[in-house]
Amino acid sequence: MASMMCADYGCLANEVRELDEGGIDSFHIDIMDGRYVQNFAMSLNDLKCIRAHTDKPLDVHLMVEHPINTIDLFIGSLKKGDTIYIHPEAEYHPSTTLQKVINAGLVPGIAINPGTSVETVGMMLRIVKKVLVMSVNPGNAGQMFLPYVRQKYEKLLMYNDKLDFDIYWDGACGADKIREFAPLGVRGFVLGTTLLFGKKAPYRETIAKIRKMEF
Ligand code: S6P
Ligand code: MG
Repeated sequence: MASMMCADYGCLANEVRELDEGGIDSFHIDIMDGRYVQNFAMSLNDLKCIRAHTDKPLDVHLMVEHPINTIDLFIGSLKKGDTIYIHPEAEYHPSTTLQKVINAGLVPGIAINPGTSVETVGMMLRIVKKVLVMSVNPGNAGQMFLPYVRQKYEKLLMYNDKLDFDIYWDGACGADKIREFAPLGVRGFVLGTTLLFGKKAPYRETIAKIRKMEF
């Protein structure tokens, strides 16, 4: 998945086209509200622009307080097969919000912060189809990997056998992490400044190398 907050906003449509033709699986869109995290990243209109320029799935990561208040705007701009992740601690009744996502025919997900334990979100693991494990604190691209998150991946991978969700990686994803965690069962990786964006190589080349693990 390409982390679109790391793309060139001056030519977003071209970026989408290049990534799409370069073989990316899906587009990760970070939405922030300046309250749940101290930053703003992409907006609803950026999301609509990306949706208009690709048929590949979108992966919407809501880092906002009380997503129930605005989730209909996002649901209305997405299509079946797209994913919405919420942060459970940002919502009083996260399962109500997730139910809205399910009722709309979208894929429900939760994002787990580095400081949040698997136990805290235990019940929601029975509702969601995707779990986005954050290996950096939410809010910014280009941060350092937090090594203590490693145990959380290991724990979730154990639950994973019994329950119906897939595990995804978000934050500071380098080739070493894909090489180690893909064989263990992590299904997808959000690619930002660490591996995909701001490099000299064209996206097609980097994506091909990642697929062949030629790093
Ligand atoms: C962080 C956000 C992430 C970043 C991604 C960037 O709040 O949820 O999706 O955009 O981690 O990747 P990198 O390689 O720059 O850390
Ligand atoms: Mg994200």
